[in-house]
Amino acid sequence: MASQKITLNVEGMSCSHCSGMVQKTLEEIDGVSNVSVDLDAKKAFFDADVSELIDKAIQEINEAGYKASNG
Ligand SMILES: [Cu+2]
Repeated sequence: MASQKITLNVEGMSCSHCSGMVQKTLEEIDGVSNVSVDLDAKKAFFDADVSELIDKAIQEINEAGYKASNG
């Protein structure tokens, strides 16, 4: 099965430390790859092996102290 290209909106990032934290949080999830985070656009991009990982990614980002949403 091909992985899906996902884009999440991420609120609450104010500097490169924040975007780095979001990047690291996503990279630590099994099945997530090709992570990039755009601080200015307030978006995170990644490939997910299964669609359930989208909810997992949102949950993990929120637990890291930021606010993620799909879209
Ligand atoms: Cu910051």
